[in-house]
Amino acid sequence: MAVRLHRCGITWFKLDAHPCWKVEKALRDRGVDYEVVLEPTFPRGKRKAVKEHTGQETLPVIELADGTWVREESSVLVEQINDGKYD
Ligand SMILES: N[C@@H](CCC(=O)N[C@@H](CS)C(=O)NCC(=O)O)C(=O)O
Repeated sequence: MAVRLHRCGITWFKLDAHPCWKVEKALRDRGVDYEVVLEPTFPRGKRKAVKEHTGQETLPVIELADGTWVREESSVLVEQINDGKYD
């Protein structure tokens, strides 16, 4: 199974200042097999699965095939992607 990127719905905002885009771009550039799961943008209280699996509601989050959900700062996720953690 591909990793799943749980991200916000503001898909048109493609600048490095946007955490969800920054992580999606890193996955693309690395050639990682991934699927996008669009989470509600507002209100963030609707991100129930994210809250259940990570204990908080901020995105982006990466879900692994083994059921692990990884929530770190987007800059940390980008480093992990570039280091090959999700290859
Ligand atoms: N500093 C965080 C910021 C993450 C962030 O602001 N994510 C947005 C979506 S792109 C979000 O979930 N905002 C709502 C919230 O922070 O609860 C990071 O870089 O990961």
